[in-house]
Amino acid sequence: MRKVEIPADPDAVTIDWDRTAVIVIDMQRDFLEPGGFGEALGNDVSKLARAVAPIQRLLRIARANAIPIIHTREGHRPDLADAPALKVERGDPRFRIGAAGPMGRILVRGEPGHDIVPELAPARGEPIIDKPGKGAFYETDLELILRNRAIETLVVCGVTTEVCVHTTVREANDRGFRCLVPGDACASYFDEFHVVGLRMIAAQGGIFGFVTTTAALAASLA
Ligand code: C5J
Repeated sequence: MRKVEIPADPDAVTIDWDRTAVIVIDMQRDFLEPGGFGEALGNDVSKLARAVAPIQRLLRIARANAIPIIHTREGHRPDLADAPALKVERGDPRFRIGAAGPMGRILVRGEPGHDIVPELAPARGEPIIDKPGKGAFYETDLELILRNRAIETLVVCGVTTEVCVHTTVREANDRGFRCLVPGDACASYFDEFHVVGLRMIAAQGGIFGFVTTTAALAASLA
């Protein structure tokens, strides 16, 4: 048992690091680099880079302390059979999911754009969850993997704060997992959505979870 108290919003929270996993959401080239899905939707992808260094730090700490790490990737089968039509039909037809881009077909599994950025490459043995939706629990085996490891608490970081991080935190909360979100290790294309997304998690006594920092998590393991 490695019980610690972590300063957080709305309140400090006690977790057991032996029952905790780090979930890194969608740190893929398609969202962070020019020419991918994020840019196709009209976003300034450079805004997501700010999460990379804090996540690198989290990964270093987690690996050094034998805390399980799970990575996720949003994307679809090459035949798009798992992509709802209304998701594919959104936006400019030249840049839709499945269209050819500079990093291969947009948001399609196996293409270079679908890869996790090299700075945050998964280490051997770290599971990668390929998910067709925004939430990491939807149509994946994430819950089974967590239950098999008796995980109770998730440290959820990645991109984007108000979309895939938020959806995953909500799904996890409904399934009884305590969520800690280090805000500096998340990022959004929209500054205001990032701020409000974090506030929504911590509001009403932590209705979806607890918002903390990478530094607070690191200090609890020092
Ligand atoms: C989006 C994500 N924003 N990973 N995906 O489409 O947040």
